[in-house]
Amino acid sequence: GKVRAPTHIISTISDDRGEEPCYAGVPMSSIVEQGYGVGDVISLLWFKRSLPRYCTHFIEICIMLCADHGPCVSGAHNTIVTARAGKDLVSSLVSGLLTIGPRFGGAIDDAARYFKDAYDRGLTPYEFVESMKKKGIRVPGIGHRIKRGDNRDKRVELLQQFAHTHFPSVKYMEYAVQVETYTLSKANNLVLNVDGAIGSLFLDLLAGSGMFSKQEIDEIVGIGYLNGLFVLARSIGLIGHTFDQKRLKQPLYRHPWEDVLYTKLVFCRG
Ligand code: Q5B
Repeated sequence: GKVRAPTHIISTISDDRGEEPCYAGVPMSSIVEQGYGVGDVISLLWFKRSLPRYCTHFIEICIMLCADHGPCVSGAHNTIVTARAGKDLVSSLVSGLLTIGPRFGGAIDDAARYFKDAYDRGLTPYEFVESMKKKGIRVPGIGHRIKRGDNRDKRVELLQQFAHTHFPSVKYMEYAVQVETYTLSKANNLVLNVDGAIGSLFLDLLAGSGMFSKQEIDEIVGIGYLNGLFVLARSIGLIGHTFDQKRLKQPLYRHPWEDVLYTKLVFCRG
């Protein structure tokens, strides 16, 4: 019989061989004619299934809320400096994207991992936070540079309101809020931030939608899909910042001397 030559690539999310491209088996004409949105496309290409409308709407809200947070955050700052150095769109974009990580925007996956582990093991917020402290790990999804207990992040409130109305269960989010109540009793800057809100609510989406097995949820959290939401969303803003600087014909950026503490290192002979 015929022997199939071994392939060099396996792909399971899309197919471009027919008359029209398919995303997870759904042809492009259905996507367009049935009025699918970006949330549906993310569902198909990332999760390989059509999710209920409240889930895709939630994904779209995450994208809209995280698209930008002004020119002063790490990502936008890098993009602005790069654009002003005369670099092209892709260079300016990736220079901003490269700042996304455990401190800035890239704490969603770890927030989901740690909140899930702590909740599933039945740890009280006190036990969870103090065990993290003992290990010298900051609680992902907690803390913000400008948001405070008395100046909450509106984005977090909007996500929570949506979930309370549409999600069948918000047990992980409620746990994250209990953790926040405890961390706020320690310091006023230790609010549940947008990464923590998305991380905990996505756990609720995965667990409550009935669309994922326990094994699939563990895989999604283990691989770390969720920072992808911030990366995707913030790309919209970073592209905007690039265009803004070019439109404004901004010159090469140079940081002012007055804003640098120049100091000499002193070596002591022992
Ligand atoms: N402390 C976010 O820190 C920040 C603690 C903590 C226990 C914590 C910090 C942190 C976890 C990572 C995280 C996502 C670096 C943030 C985002 C998107 C954004 C950004 C924007 C947007 C802020 C002061 C004292 C110290 C610390 C303690 C702080 N965080 N303890 N668990 N999580 N969080 N990142 O203000 O005793 O004095 O040594 O790493 O979730 O990125 O808008 O800006 O849309 O663009 O620099 O919203 O919280 O505070 O480092 O001076 O710490 O609090 O140990 O205690 P700060 P620090 P001590 S959302």
